[in-house]
Amino acid sequence: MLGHPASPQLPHPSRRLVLGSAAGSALLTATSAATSTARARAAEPDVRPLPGDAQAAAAVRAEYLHSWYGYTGQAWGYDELCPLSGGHNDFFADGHTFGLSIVEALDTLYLMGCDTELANARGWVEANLDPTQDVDIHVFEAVIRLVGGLVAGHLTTRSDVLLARAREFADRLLPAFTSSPTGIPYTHVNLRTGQVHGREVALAEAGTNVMEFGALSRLLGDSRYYDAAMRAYRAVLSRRSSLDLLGTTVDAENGRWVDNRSTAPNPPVDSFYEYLWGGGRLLGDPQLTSWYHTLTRAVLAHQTERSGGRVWYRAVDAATGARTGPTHQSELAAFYAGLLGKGGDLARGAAYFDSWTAVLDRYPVLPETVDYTDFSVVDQGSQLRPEYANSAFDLWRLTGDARYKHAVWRWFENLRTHLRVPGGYTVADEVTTDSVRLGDLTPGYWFAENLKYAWLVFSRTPRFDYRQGILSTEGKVLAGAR
Ligand code: DMJ
Repeated sequence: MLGHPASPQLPHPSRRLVLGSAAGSALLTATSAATSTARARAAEPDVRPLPGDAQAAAAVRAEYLHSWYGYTGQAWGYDELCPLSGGHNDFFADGHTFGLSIVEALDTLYLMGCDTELANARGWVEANLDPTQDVDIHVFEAVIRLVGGLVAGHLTTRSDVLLARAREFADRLLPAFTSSPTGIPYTHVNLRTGQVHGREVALAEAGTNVMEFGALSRLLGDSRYYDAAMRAYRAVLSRRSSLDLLGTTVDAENGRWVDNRSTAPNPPVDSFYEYLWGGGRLLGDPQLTSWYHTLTRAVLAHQTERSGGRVWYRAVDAATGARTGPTHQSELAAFYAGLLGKGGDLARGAAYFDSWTAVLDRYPVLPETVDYTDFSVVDQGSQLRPEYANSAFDLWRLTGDARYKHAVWRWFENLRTHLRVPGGYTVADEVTTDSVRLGDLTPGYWFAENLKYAWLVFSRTPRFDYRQGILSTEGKVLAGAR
């Protein structure tokens, strides 16, 4: 365990950028438009100017390559790097590697114009990635990371081998869907034998597949993948309450709710809603879009909670709408700001983004879980997460509002100050208001998501279609690579 030395860069409130609080407002500067709440927290707001876009983009790309070379130097071919110890981590199962970080990085390397690194990554995947391993694999993670990564890799490199690998993984994952009596996928499947297990399924696991499977069906002219995803969706949607709320965990074999609380937009339901919207956009499927609006209306009506002038989402009983459980919010829910914006509710998206910005005003990096009534830390770690930047990117793309650029830059600088190590970037084991204690892992999604969002905001790369581009929950470019 490494301690975190007192650094002159530590985010004493007086050194922070003050970010917006009003939806759709123009760029807030420290001297002109900071809210009174923000002023109270940030006695002397940071007035450092932002770098120009080109300079910011170059800094983001340099940090991506810093972590990429950390991975390639110490853990090449393994799933994930442990950058402090120089070790590695098997993400899916001990003793099995899928070169996860490489698959995760493919389309990011393309977007960043890292063509030599991309050629090496593609070469490793084409030569080494083995979808036939005798191992029980987590279906949700395999779909969003491996199938999604390979599809995005194919779309950015035109490699037919990558597409063939995506198909092979999907074929080996399909028994989780097709052997389920309800169509809701089992949580695990053995890639070699097709044996399934795990009947208690969280909503994200049930419904975060239509974008990858739909894209694959389209590319291959084979509807089996899309059909499986839609059957799972129908099974869940048909069990919604009279309030149009869904529970959190469902039994794949009998379709009964195991946990009847609606905990959206927190995990483990988060991306279920994201894929109704994203699937509708990507596949032009009005049914998915309509489900998104129906369910979102219900979440907003029954789960919105105001605390300290900010908006949060409480857990409720799906049948009655009665509040249940503690006043906690997971950092992973921060993605919901962007989703609300994409779904057409920019005001609510901006307000929820501001709620998370207020948490970031308090901590060097966002803790995993906070109590939204007082911002105290509930889960003290910080897993190098991308959700806040994901929403900043989405909202910037929708509005062009420069305050989201400021938000991404402040977030990026905080990561660079607190989570950068000689071997790359790492998670934190503990976050307090003025310190960070480092952990030892570079999660695979780091190479897919975090700095991709920052890069897209600052680079204006011609390799991405900013109007039509569509990213998955894992940040994979499933449409719009140019
Ligand atoms: C990513 O794997 C995906 O974004 C997923 O949907 C949930 N969040 C993690 C990273 O935090």
